[in-house]
Amino acid sequence: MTTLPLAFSPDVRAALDAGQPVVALESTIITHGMPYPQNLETARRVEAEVRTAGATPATIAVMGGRIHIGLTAAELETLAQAQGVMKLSRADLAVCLAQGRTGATTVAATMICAHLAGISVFATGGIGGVHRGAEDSFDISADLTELGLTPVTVVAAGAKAILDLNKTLEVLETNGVPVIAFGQDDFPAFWSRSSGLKAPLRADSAAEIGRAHLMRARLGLSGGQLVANPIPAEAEIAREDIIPAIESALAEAEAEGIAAKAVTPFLLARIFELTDGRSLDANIALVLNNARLAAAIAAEICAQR
Ligand code: PSU
Repeated sequence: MTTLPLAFSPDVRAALDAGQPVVALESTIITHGMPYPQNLETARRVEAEVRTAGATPATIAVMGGRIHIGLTAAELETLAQAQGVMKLSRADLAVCLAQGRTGATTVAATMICAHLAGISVFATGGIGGVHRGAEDSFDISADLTELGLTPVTVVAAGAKAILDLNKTLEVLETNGVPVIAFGQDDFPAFWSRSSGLKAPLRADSAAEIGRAHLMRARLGLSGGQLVANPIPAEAEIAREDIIPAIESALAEAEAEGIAAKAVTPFLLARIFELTDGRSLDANIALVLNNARLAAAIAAEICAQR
């Protein structure tokens, strides 16, 4: 028995005990990243995608003083419609647990919880990063620090294109995070396959990424890997089409004084409106694509261990 405040769903517990592949999934994308009911539908589809690809999904959230590793259908439904859910990063995870509140885990908090649960691979949409104008606001996502600390391989479609991607790559490098573009040289930009920036590293198979994950552990290196998986070509929004929506949303955020944790949810919601929902369709497609790759990497890690 563990003294950690972890509540495993029966299927996740069984998969971990049997040494079978498990993929962690975050919950901030559900509560703060997408509108209801598409958030619930997407969460269910992502879980199904992980299962089809041969792994067990473990959606992570904080409820009733415990970190849930794998949610029941009813818990997922409640979370997708809940109001006032905390957006948890490393800084607020323990307070949320201590106060018995409901919290959705960001990339940073999901990495911490996945690692505590013994899960090596995690799929999301896009990580947080260095916000534009960070030289004045100092707004840099704690996701970048966490990637340098916690040994979980995170599969994302790059960093969200609302960010300063150049500075985001710089901070990741400073934090010692391998940024591995999957199947191409360019660093993807969430809704688009390319950011126009070259990724520092490239891999063409899940097996190589799994080997690198295990190699880091053998070398005693702390921190995770960021796998930057481009959105499928048929679902991407061309950079020139998405950039005007990003620029307008950023200008509105500035005019309205949106700051800190509210920035990313505000920008995603505005870009959804400005693109007549196209950004959400792309977001869903890229998350499903990341779930498939994460399942393949998790299977490789299990097979090679
Ligand atoms: N991926 C998505 N949508 C999201 C997120 C990821 O497709 O909303 C969330 C993740 O939880 C990530 C967070 O950690 O956005 C980044 O928030 P911030 O920029 O405040 O660190």
